Amino acid sequence: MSISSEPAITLYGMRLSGHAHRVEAFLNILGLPHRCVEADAELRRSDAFLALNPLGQIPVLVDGDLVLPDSNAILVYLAERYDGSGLWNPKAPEETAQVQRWLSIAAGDLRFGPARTRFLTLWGGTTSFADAQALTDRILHFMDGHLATRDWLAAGRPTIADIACYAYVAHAPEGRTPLDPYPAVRRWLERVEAIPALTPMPRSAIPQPA
Ligand SMILES: N[C@@H](CCC(=O)N[C@@H](CS)C(=O)NCC(=O)O)C(=O)O
Repeated sequence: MSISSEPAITLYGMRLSGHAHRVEAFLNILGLPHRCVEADAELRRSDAFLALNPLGQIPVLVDGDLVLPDSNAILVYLAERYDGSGLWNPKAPEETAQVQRWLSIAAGDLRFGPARTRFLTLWGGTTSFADAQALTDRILHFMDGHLATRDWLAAGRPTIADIACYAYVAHAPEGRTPLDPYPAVRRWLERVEAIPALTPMPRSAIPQPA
């Protein structure tokens, strides 16, 4: 038997990344001890990091011998491996499909909508703000209608779909998209933030444009 104070799980992430936040939030919800490594641009370009993820992206989870990049894949892994209740990644076919749908929305519409308007606003870049804004408006409008008649995105209780979609919606205002026109989305954000052990992603200290 080995005795070690080091947690078995390491998360390579960045504190202002919504992709990393969703993983850290879920680790905390499941009560899994872990250490976080802030993977800045220099570390992400290093040979050691590229051996973990040849795409050079965070988050990457290391759990013993397992090295797993990709935020949504990590959520699925953590749920399947550690969630004894089975509720966070439900098995009923309709609910499984709904969770997958929202994980796809997190990786598509939210990644190229509000995550991108936020990135362009805070850090700059050459891709089209107007295109990202159009995607943001479309997905938030859709989410507001969807959440007008239900409390959670994919099932009658929170699932990894809610965790995956949370941060970039909550931080849409950092990308110049106010959430005032989306009351059902705001109520959902409050419900997500009330999940025990979930800590919101910090606001950026980068000055916002007027
Ligand atoms: N599909 C990936 C996307 C992750 C992602 O875009 N990570 C960003 C930070 S939020 C990154 O590492 N960007 C650096 C790069 O793409 O070179 C996931 O869901 O984990």
